[in-house]
Amino acid sequence: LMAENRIRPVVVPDQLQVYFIGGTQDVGLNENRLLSVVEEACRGGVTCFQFREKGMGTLEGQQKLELAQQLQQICAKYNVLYIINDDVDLAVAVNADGVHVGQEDMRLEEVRNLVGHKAVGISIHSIEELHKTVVVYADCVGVGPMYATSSKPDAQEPCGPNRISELQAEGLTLPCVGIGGITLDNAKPILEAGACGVAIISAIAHADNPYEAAQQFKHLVDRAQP
Ligand code: TZP
Ligand code: MG
Repeated sequence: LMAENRIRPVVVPDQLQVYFIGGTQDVGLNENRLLSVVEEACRGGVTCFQFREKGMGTLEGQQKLELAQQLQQICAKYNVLYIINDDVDLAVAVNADGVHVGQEDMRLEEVRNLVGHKAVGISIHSIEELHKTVVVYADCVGVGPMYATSSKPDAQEPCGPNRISELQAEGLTLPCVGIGGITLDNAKPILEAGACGVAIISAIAHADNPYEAAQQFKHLVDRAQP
């Protein structure tokens, strides 16, 4: 079956409302802490979790695989969409719901061919990147950084919530989440600009109470939606 002919969409916008992202680098390189933060976030109401294991001292190989399997079980228990960042083979190995890639990662067509019906997410920062992207192979889009972020050392300049409406005016119709520097205080303009959700690392991973932070983001997105 050609990718173009598959039954779409595999991702419904509601599954992207509160999109939590994390890896051991976000929780002091502590695997058990990641498991408990993810479980608390799921219990609090996040709708999606992306395992993004990236940077110095992070897990690889068998250890990364085992952690990914444990995270898959938590997400399945709470019916939370489970996405793997970059690592297409890992997404297949742990039967994740999908994979997310950036512009510099594996080409979307190749990702699509390897993951079949799984969800494919792509990062788009600019109109130029939108035009370079073969959106037919993707199911959802991360747009950012919306605001300044400390969680991604190589992040580009913040583009602001308005970038989402600009991309949609340019023809982007896939469900979008804003990402980068998002807090409870600055999330609303992103939803007003046309995002169906917000993607968050530190405002949940570094919260004193990740359960409450997740719950508050869920309430905020629920209230913002028509
Ligand atoms: N991509 C763009 S910004 C970002 C990623 C992975 C980091 C977002 O983290 P935070 O802590 O929510 O700013
Ligand atoms: Mg990447």
